[in-house]
Parts: sequence; structure tokens; C-alpha cells
Amino acid sequence: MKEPRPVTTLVRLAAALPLALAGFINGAYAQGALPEAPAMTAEEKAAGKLIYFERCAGCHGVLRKGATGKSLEPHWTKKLPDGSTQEGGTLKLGTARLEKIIALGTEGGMVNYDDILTKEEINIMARYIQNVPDVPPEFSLADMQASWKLLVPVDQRPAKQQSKINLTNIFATTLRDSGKLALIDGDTKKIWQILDTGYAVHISRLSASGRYVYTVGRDGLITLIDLWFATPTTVATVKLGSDARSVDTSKFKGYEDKYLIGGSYWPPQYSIMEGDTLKPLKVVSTRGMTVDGEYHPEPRVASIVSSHIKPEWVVNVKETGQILLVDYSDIKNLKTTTIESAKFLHDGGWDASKRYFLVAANASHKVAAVDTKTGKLAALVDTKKIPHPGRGANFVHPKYGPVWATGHLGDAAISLIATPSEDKQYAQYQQYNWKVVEELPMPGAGNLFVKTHPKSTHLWADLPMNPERENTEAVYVFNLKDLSKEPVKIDVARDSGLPVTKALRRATHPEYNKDGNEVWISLWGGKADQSAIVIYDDKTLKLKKVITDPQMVTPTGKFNVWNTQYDIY
Ligand code: DHE
Repeated sequence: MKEPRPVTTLVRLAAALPLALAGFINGAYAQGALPEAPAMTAEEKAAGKLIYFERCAGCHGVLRKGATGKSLEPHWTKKLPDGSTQEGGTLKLGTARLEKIIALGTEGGMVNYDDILTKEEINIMARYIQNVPDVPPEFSLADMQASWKLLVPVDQRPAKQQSKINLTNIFATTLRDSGKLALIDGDTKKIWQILDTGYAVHISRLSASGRYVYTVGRDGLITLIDLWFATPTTVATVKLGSDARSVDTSKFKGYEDKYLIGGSYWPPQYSIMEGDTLKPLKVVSTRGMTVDGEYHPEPRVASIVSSHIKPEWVVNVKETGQILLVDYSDIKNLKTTTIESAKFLHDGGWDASKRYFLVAANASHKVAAVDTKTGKLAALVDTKKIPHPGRGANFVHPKYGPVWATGHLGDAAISLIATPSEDKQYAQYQQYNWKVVEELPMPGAGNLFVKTHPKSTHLWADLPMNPERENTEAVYVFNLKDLSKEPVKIDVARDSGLPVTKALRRATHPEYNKDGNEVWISLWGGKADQSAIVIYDDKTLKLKKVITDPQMVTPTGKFNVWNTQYDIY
């Protein structure tokens, strides 16, 4: 799938984006290109800027200092003036080499873009990243307030649920490249409603009551959807900045639906809002020192999770490697515990007891575990290369007791980390606490998400970032009763019945239904192709249903209301 996108279309797209992002896109080239950086027309620069935001900034950072991806600062992307590519042992790249890397990807884990970008776009990007990075504008509390839209005030919303739909089994499904969210009825498997959201919604989270769905777009737009209307209705929106990935609500008893927190990539900060209106209350910068004691200008907020045992959020700051426990019981006098862990923090989930939060420190090939009861780091566990757990998966290992599982982007293995338990029946397993007790072999690297359910005896693992089509389009299922057995391979793309397309159809993000007896897999095809959600019976591993529709474009994350509300995984 090559999706030719003329430069002029990109410029038009840029013009259509909201103010803050337009500032990002049209913002100053005042710093200008260094003399020896390749020349670019204004139109090419605008196109490069937009593609960089959409496709590159997530891994390489807005300032291009690198995180999950390498640093792309001009001091190493540019060739030396004499055309040489080496300086003091450091490799300089230049346009031709950069074009190759962008088109074909790298062994280090960067995916190929030759099926997403045209040759012209790849050339633009190779030149764009040899120029000095643009610094987008800041985003203050006043900017948030100006962006805030309360579309339906609380007193004009229903007093009780207006539909007969089983809200607890709804799946909030990201339709990534169409900037929409599909709410799918898990009982009837029918699309209930498709709503406009921010660009490429990253995650959906549920309010403690299960009534409100919050989504956060990559463009920093938060959307608050009320499920109590006869058809789900967006009741408020607000911008966090120009680039964001995380959102969670206040889940502690007495604070249900009261607050919302959103984490931004740009500017590097988190923001606190009212949970039922999104009224902005506070913005807190995360700029500061890394765990190595160096100042970082762009420490982005990665995963955020709400504690069930305290009025606290766990806020994971990517570039500094610091984990913040933010106490929301007194927003005006905000108390924060800063816990040193490792770089670069990304995604994670609770252990089965919901006392420990485990988060991937992906560049360190470690998982950090925070004890939210004591407010201290419980462990830093060495894993394989680039752990990427999603929210991870909890189950009781037949030999080692309670474990939490993470897959890896950079290695063909799933690591099982033993987690402590206060339950007496697991006392015998204490000796294994925080050890990697087993590594389950996968057919390749490139896993993003693993999933199980307390009622299941299966562990599902995807491989959407594996370069081989036969792996990308499949998922692998382990038997938790006998982990020595090879995982069962399920060819999701074939089961979907959809035609083969040039673009890979990435099978990703297994998610259970409320009862824990079905697994929903997204088949994430090309932007111009119809995709599907493919549903399996968890016991028999047989295909149960394919949900497809012309509007089903690039489905990725799916969030079952019940499992997300109660953090069941
Ligand atoms: Fe994600 C979770 C960041 C690319 C799908 N992703 C997260 C979280 C972060 C993050 C910080 C944790 C949120 C939380 O729990 O509060 N993701 C990033 C990136 O920086 C990165 C690497 C590049 C980017 O530009 O965004 C990236 N992510 C992707 C994708 O390409 C995926 C596969 C498809 C998509 O929709 O964009 C993708 N990320 C997801 C999903 C989750 C997620 C589905 C939630 C997992 C869950 O089960 O909770």
C-alpha cells in the first residue's frame, strides 16, 4: 500500500489543524537550517513537519533528542561538509543513507515506511531531519481554558441510563487514522456509535463509575463521552497541548469521576481537570533532571494510572526515568513523591493485587515496579530487549505463583516476572518475588501486547511489529496450564476473510470481553483499506465473529468498559 499524499494535500491538512498544532506546523524556521543542511522549500518543510509530528515524534521526541528511537539531531543526521560520513567514530548519515533507513527500517526496531510514505515524502523526511528541529509553542492553563468546550453541562445530562445496552461490555475502539472512536456492543457485536475524536486516539479510559469514556488523541485533544444518553454523546472536549498519549481518572473511594489527569508529550507536562466537565484546574511541568542527574528539556509523560488504594495517580515520566506519585486529595497544595527508576519509561499495568505498578523502562531493558502502598521503588527487573507490556497480563504460574507478563519489541520472548502477594496461599512463592521466572519463546520479536483474564487459561500475544507478514498478521496463544507447549498460531488476517492487501494487516491488541470468554483482535490494515475486529472463543480458540464495515479503518486499541474500569488484565 503506497498512499501517495501530494505535498499540497499535506499543506492543506496543516492549515486545517487547530491553532496550537498549526503553531507547531507553521512555527518558526527562524532558527533556520544550518548552512550545510539540505535546502528545502517552504512547502516541503511544512510537509516534513506534519509527517514528523504524525509518524516520528512519538519515538524520537519533538526536539529529536531520542527516546524509544535514536537521536535525530542534525549533528549526526547531517553528512560532513566534505561528504564524509564518520567523525571521531560517530556515524554521520546524509540524505541517501537516511532515505534507506526510513524506507526499509532498521534492525534496531524501526519499522519500514516504504508502504506508508511515498518516495517523495521519504526524500523530504531525509532532508527535514538534517535541519534544526522546530520548537513548538508552550501550552498554558489559559490556553487549555481557551480550548475547553463544555458541550452538555452536567445538569442537562440524563439522570440514569437511557438505553437498554449492556454498558459494561462495550468496547471503545480506536479507529486510528480516521480520527474516530467506535463504540461496539460486546453482546450483539454491532457498532453502536462512531464518534469524532482527536487525531489518532491513543487510549480510552473509563471513569470510576463506568459512565464516562475519556479518549486522548495524539493531537492532545481529550474527548469526554457520556454513555448514559440513548446514543453516546460527547459532552466536553479540551486540549492538553499539541501531542499527548495518556489519560486517567480519579478512582479512589470518595473521588469517583471527580478528577481527570492527562499526560502530554508536548509540552512536557501533565494537566488536572474536573472529571465530569473537563474544566482545566492545574498544569504541572515535568521538565527537570533525569535519574542520571542531567537536565532534560523534553521529559514526556508516558503512562498514567489511577491507584485503587490511595487518592493518587502514578505518572511515568519517559525521558527522566522518574515515577511521580501525585496525591490528588489537595489539588491546590499538590504533594508529589518522586521515585527514581530507569529510562525511558513507557507503558505498564498493575500486578494482580493492584498494589504494585509495573512499567517498562524500554531503553534500559528493564521493568520498574513501584509499591504504591509504601511509595517506594519495589524492584528494577532486567528483561529482554525493549519490553513493551501494554498493561501486561497477570496469572498464577503452576510452579512460581503469581506472575505478571511482558512481551518485547526487540526480542522473541515473553518474560514472566513473579509478583509478591499478601494472600497466604501464595506464601510459598515469596522466594521468587521480582525474579524473571520464565521466558516464553515467541516466533520473532515485535510484540506489543499480551493479555489474559482471571477466568481464562490462555495468554494471547501479538507480533504487529515483526517484519514477516506471517507473524504480523497472526497472534500466538499460550496454554497457562502447560507453558512448555508451543503457542497456538492463529492467522487473524486469513480468518477475517478480507482480501490480501499490499499493506500489512497487523493483528494487534487482544482484549477480553467482560465475561472473559472471548478475545477481540484488531486487524489494523492500510489507511485506505477496510479492516476488521476478529473475535475468538477463548476456550476453543475458534473464530466466533468478524466485525467489519466500510468505516472500520485502522482499528488499533480496544478497551472493554468493565475490564478497563476495574483494571482487569
Ligand atoms: Fe502506544 C499505550 C506511547 C505507538 C497503541 N502508548 C501507550 C502508552 C504510551 C504510548 C505512553 C501508555 C498510555 C497509558 O497507559 O496511560 N505509543 C506510544 C508512543 O510514543 C509510540 C511508540 C509512538 C507514537 O507516536 O505514538 C506509540 N501505540 C503506538 C502505535 O503505533 C499503536 C500500536 C497503534 C496506535 O493506535 O497508535 C499504539 N499504545 C497503543 C495502545 C495502548 C498504548 C492500544 C494502550 C494499551 C492498553 O491496553 O492499555
